[in-house]
Amino acid sequence: MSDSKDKGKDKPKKGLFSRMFGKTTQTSPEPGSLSKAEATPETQTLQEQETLAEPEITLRQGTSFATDSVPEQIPIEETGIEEHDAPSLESAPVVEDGELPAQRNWFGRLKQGLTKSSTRLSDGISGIFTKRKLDEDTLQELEDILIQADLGVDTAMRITDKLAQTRLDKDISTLEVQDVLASEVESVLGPVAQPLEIDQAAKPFVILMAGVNGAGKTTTIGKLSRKFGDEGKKVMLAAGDTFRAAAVEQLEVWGERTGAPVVKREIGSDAASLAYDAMNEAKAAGMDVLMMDTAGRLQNKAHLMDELVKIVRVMKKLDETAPHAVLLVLDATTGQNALNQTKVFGEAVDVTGLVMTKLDGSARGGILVAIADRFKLPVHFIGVGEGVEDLQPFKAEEFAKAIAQI
Ligand SMILES: Nc1nc2c(ncn2[C@@H]2O[C@H](COP(=O)(O)OP(=O)(O)OP(=O)(O)O)[C@@H](O)[C@H]2O)c(=O)[nH]1
Ligand SMILES: [Mg+2]
Repeated sequence: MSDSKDKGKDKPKKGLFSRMFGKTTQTSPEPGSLSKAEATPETQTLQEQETLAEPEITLRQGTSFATDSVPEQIPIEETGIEEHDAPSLESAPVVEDGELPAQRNWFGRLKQGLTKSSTRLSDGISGIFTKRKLDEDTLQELEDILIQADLGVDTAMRITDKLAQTRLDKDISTLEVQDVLASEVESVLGPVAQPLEIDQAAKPFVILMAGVNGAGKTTTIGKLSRKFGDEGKKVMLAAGDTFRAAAVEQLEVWGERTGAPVVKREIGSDAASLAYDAMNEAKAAGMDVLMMDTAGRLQNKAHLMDELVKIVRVMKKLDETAPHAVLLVLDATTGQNALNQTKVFGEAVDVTGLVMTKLDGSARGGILVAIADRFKLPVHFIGVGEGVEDLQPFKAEEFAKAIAQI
């Protein structure tokens, strides 16, 4: 790897990265460390951006994509966290059971789900490499496509460097490029693809679900409730989104569907005290797992984070090892915002792992690679649909092959 990176340093870069940053390589930060770069308004021209270090990039018909930089101060609109005047009581959709036949194979579904992301990539790649040798220009074009696919600058550089090292000035097929893409993506995702281990000694094993409005927290709880139930675990749910009646109803539907009791309180009650009660109830009832839903929309970002911090603090009063998992649910369709959300939530609470949803509806599935590369947080599950079978443990090789269409 280091050889290829060194080689990449030497070659003249005319591509997007060098045009944007005027340098040819970037070292990966330590896990959890963050760039101090400021965000660049989307309205800036490419020329204006060239003068700034590590801006957030927007180009080509307004396509915005991830740099590996996460700004220190993230404007609320770039996190996807919505501001609300008052807690809303409107009806949220109660998810219908879109369960697919169990015999339908997961890899097929994953591939199908990732079609939008992978087609965009493979069309771009075949557009460059049909009947062409691998030269500096094609490498630059490839780098642009990979960055536009949200894979992150570092990963894009590693892929082009690897190709430059072995295949420069040779004929190269689209498939060969896809192979290198898959293997580099897998090498980024491999270390973070970690199953969610439920410690049986913790009774209950408490999972706190966090994420912005609409990310898929409640649905993911429902899907996990089915999964844990199928494994013979006793599961209880806590309706911690205490601001919306519809949110409580939505969780109750999942509770009924999966046979899990739901702890709820009156609308407007304190989510942290509900957490306290739910932990006691789960313990008394001998539950193996307690999953707590939380609000994704509060008056503002500070309220949202304060509430999570308070829930964690109260849980620790009963069990200092709780919550045993804090899962941040990210919606793949939000692209760059998902990167920002990982930073913002990670600063408020100890996020222990990620779940990425809606990979089926997104052309921006590559963002998972950029997030993995930057934050090194475990990715436990991915969702490629609304059905209960559409959440599966995250497997790096499957994802890499699906996104590279091989
Ligand atoms: N296509 C698709 N839809 C999903 C997936 N996961 C969740 N959804 C849908 O996304 C919508 C929002 O999901 P919720 O679970 O209500 O999101 P939430 O994070 O609880 O939202 P708030 O309660 O508003 O904070 C629902 O219509 C879900 O069915 C997925 O993997 N793929
Ligand atoms: Mg919800």
